[in-house]
Amino acid sequence: MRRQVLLFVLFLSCSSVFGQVSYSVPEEMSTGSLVGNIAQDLGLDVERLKSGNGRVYSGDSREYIELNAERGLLLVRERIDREALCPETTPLLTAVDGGEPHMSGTMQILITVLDVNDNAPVFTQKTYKGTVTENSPKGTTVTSVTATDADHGLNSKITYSITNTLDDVRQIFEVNEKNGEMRLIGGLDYEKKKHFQINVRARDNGGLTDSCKIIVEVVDINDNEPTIKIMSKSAVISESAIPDTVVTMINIQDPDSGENGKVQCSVHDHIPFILKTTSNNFYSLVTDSELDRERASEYNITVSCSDEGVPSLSSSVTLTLQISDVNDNAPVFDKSSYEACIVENNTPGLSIFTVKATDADWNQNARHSL
Ligand SMILES: [Ca+2]
Ligand SMILES: [Ca+2]
Ligand SMILES: [Ca+2]
Ligand SMILES: [Ca+2]
Repeated sequence: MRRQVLLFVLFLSCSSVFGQVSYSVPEEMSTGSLVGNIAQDLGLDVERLKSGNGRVYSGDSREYIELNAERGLLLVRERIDREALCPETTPLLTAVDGGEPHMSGTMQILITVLDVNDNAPVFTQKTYKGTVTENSPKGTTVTSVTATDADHGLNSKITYSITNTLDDVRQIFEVNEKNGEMRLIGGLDYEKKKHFQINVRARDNGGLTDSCKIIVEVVDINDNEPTIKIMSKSAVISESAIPDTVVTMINIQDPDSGENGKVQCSVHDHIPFILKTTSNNFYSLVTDSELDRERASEYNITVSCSDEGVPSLSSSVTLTLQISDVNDNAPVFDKSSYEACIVENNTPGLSIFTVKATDADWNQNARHSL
C-alpha cells in the first residue's frame, strides 16, 4: 500500500499570510469546536488520511488545533485567546504520517482568529487629578482620561461618559465621549465648592465597562472684596469720654483663601480715634486721646479695609460721630470790671447797664445767671 507523508503547516495568525486554504475561527471557542473540514476542502481521501495515521504537530508553540483523521476535520484543541496570541510568533502545526516510501506534501493553512469582545476597557489610572482656577471660562480643559481595550475593531471602540447623578457635577463638567477630555461647561466658584469628584465610565461597543474617578481641585482667585459689618455703633460720644472708650465694633469678612482673604483695616491719621484688633476679624474703634467738643463737634471717620491678594481688593465705610457737650468752660465776661453812673430815685426795674459774658459750652451749659 502506498503510504504518504502529509505535512500540514498551519499558521495561526492575525496577519494576512497567504495560505492554500484558510479558515476563520473565533477566539475562546470550546475544545473540540470545528475549525474546518480539511479533507473535503483539500480533496483528500479520509481513508487515506486515516490509514496514513495523520497527526498534527505544532512547531515550537502550543497545539491550538488538532487533526481528527477519522473524520478529516480540524478541531480546536486548546483555548485560543486572540489577545494572548498577537503579536506572538505564529504557531506552526505539522501533521505527518510515518509512511514509506517517503512522500510528503506541504500545505499552508491560514487560520484567522476572529476577535470576540472578551476584554473590558481599562483606564490608565484609577484616579486622575485636575486643577482649574475658579471663574475659568467655559470650554477650559480640566484634564483627560484614557482607557484602552485589548480587543479589535468595534470591540475596542470606547465611549466615555460621566456617571455622577447629581447636578453639581453634570452642570459644570462634560467629558468628550470619544477622547476622554474633561471640559468646563459651567461656572466654578471656589467659595461655594473647592473639590469635585467626577466618576467616569469607559464602555466598549460590546457593553463591557471600566470606571475611574477624577478629583478636581478648584484654585482660588481674589474675587471678593472685604465686607465691613458694623456690630455696634455709638452715634454720640461725650467729650468727657476717657481715652480707650469703644465707639464702634466692626466685623470683617473676606471669603477668599490665604492672602486673598487676609484683611487689614485702618482709619486715617490726625483724628483722636484708632482701630484696635480685638479678635479674629473683629476690630474696635476707640478714642485715642481726650475729646473737645469746642474744638470739633463731629467726626466723619472712614474705616478702610484691604485684602492682601494681588491685585488687592478693598472697601470702606464712613461713620459719623457727634461729640456731646459737658459743662467744662466757665463763662467769660467781656470786661473784667464795669462802671456805671445812675441817678437817684429811678424807677425800679430800669436797666442800668449791660454786662456781657460768653461761654464756649453749648445750650444749657452756656446759660448764665447773675
Ligand atoms: Ca472590548
Ligand atoms: Ca478579544
Ligand atoms: Ca478677597
Ligand atoms: Ca475667590
